[in-house]
Amino acid sequence: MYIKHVHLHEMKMKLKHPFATSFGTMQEKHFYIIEVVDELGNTGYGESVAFTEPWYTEETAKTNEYIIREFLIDLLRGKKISHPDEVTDIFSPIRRNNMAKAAIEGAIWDAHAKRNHQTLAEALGGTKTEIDVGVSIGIEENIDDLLHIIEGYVQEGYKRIKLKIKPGKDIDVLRAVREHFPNTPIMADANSAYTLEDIEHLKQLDQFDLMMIEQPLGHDDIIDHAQLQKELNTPICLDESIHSLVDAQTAIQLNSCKVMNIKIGRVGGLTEAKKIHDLCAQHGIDVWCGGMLEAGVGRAHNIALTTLPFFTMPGDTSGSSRYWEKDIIQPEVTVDQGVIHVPTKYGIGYEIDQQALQEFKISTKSFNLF
Ligand code: OSB
Ligand code: MG
Repeated sequence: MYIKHVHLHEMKMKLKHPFATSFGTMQEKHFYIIEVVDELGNTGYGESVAFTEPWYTEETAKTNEYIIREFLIDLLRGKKISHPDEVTDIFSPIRRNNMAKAAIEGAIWDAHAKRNHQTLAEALGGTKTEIDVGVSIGIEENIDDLLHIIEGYVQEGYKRIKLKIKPGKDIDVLRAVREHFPNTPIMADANSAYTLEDIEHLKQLDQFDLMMIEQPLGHDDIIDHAQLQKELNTPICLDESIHSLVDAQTAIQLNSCKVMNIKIGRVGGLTEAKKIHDLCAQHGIDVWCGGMLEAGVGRAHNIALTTLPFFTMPGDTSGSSRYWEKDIIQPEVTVDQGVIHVPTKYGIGYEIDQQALQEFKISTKSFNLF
């Protein structure tokens, strides 16, 4: 396969509800839909997942666009791609910028699957026909509001509830939630809001029977988490500090976590995500697929990845309606009793809703590679 055209669609979509983490509150998503066309006319779609501000990792929507436009597209010129696994190597002269790489690599995976008359899940080696999903809930000012929100998602059948926490919005919140929902699988995500100084404080989490605590310490730390895991019964799950297979190897070797959250964007694409999945399977580290408040294209990629067998825990890929009044794919992603039925059409398995794309699109830049 040769990539002939790349189109970058700049998008802005408003979230239904503001989403608050330990860093701040998000109201809208600014991102790019990457459309690639191969020499036979097959089209593939990818989505850049970085946020407007660089608080989660160093990337932003604008750095994603800049790196794709100025560097990654040029690297594809004249390159024969026999398999999308080769794209990681093609992009290797560019350091990091993993979400930029993943956005275009994902589009190439989609085009490759369509070209071979396969679903993206099949192309990746996935086997599940349905996947279990949970929901991630932002920090709420008011505990009664939070309990009400949780109640709604429990009624909908989501397989687990993830709560964002931060210092001052942790122990009391979790105590109230556990009292109201004694049997619901619950986990907490701190987005690196604590340090090792908080070790005694964090030990209080053990009383709530949490599935795991996600990224309690530094966004770039793997060492302190190993020390914390020794002191905690609650399994630690790493998110922000895993950017590659090598990071995953380091974390496993140091016993820094018992669970890993794999995000396609954070690790630079589906190929690297698959490698981390395989490594975790070998070492008995449970994995699940994280989310970046994606629109439909990114959501479809997450669903396909999650069909790999060792995604043993429910992920954060909730239904489209949990985020958006209207999504950009047809049909939208729906969740039925905590389960998403994996689509059976070729590629990402959903059509782009062209009308919705136009509605939320700010501009398009097009590049001809030959
Ligand atoms: O840490 O997983 C995270 C949202 C924004 C930034 C970081 C995270 C999250 C989520 C929500 O937890 C995941 C989703 O529902 O897409
Ligand atoms: Mg997280």
